[in-house]
Amino acid sequence: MVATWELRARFAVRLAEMYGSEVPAYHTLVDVCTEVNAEAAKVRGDERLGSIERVTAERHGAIRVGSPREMAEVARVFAAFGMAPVGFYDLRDASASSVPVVSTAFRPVAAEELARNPFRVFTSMLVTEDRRFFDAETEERLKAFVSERELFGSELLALADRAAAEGGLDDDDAERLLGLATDSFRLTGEPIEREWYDHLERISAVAADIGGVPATHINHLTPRVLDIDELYARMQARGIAMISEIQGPPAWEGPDVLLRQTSFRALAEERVFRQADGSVRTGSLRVRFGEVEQRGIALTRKGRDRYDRLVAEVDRRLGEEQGGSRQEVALDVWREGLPSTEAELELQGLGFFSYRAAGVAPGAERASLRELVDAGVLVPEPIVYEDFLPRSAAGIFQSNLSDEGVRDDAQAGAVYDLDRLAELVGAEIHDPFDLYAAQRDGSLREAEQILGLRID
Ligand code: OOG
Ligand code: NI
Repeated sequence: MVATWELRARFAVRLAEMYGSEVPAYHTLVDVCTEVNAEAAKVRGDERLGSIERVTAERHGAIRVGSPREMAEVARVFAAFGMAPVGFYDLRDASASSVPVVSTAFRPVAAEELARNPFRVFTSMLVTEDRRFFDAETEERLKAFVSERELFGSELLALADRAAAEGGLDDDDAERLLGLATDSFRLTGEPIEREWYDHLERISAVAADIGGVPATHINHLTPRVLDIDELYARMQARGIAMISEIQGPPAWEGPDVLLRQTSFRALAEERVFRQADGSVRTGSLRVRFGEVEQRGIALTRKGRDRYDRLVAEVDRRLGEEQGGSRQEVALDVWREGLPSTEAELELQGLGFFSYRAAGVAPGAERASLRELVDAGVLVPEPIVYEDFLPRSAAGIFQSNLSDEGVRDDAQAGAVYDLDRLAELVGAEIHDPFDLYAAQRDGSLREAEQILGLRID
């Protein structure tokens, strides 16, 4: 029997082999990441944000689909690998340009599963009924086009359902599942209808990539790095132009929180197009790109509110044009607005931590968390952020578009939230804050057992 977590680990490797053989720059990126991680691990000697094995193996991918039905099928495929939908991201709001999607991330939810292999896939769904982007006729054509294609065959879906129900598959079926699943995320060689693709591309390159081609594909596979500033410099030195600044928090001397990401532009790849007269011609598209990320401490709701306010403050100051780059301005704002030590982040309830019983129990029947931490009986350990940031995601989408597309904000949008998406997809979508809180609470219950007291 190949258990769920092992299916997931093998799936991540299979996708990386497929992606790396087709997008050679991926190997350069992974090599530089491995180099930087080995050096950073030596200097820091600190594996609290993940063991060096986990970090080195860690990847996220991204795919885009065209309808709730396709999203529901994706959910079945990923369930086979122990990946459940977590979080809701509305990229229509996070971006002034034309990114007409809402998203969730499929990932393991239990701490042990994350430690075994944290592979996750950021998954976006086109919102065809949003009139700011699509008129009624385009919406109808999009719906018809998407409903006629088949992203996942019935054999794959049946195997996936069985793997999810039984917690794994025997060797032969596992092999079959991995082959079919990997193939369904490969770039398609089927012809693309030129006129239809161009029509969508004028509205939104993202819409064309989703609704203008007969299949979906992994558009990037992102390794995790322990020092993204160092990686950025080394990639530049190798002559690989990074397209955007680093998204997310600035580099600073305080604790790393949430997620810092950067990407480089997609390569032009040869594709087959069918012209209006029926003839077939090769052309090129830039749809697969490179991305890398550094993960920090998960923030509580209070911490996240603070973070969002700091980001808005950076925007405000940049808007006043008093000079200074985003990095410089953000550094000032961060120093004013966030504690500079991990201990303070914990004390102020801004970050999520789990607690390890280390010292001798005080002999009382109950004690407060704070007393126990102060006495060194409980040691706080940061919980790593496993999710994404809507604004960074919009930035990643945008940085790979050659054209902003069009959107008409005078038209009606379409209202989406976590519950509506969950209903359409037919699966529970987890709230990331609840998952981090459960991890913290679980560690406290375990500490209570070890220390033989009640923690208030
Ligand atoms: C997804 C972009 C978002 C991230 O890491 O924030 C993303 C996409 O381009 O489909 O992957
Ligand atoms: Ni990404």
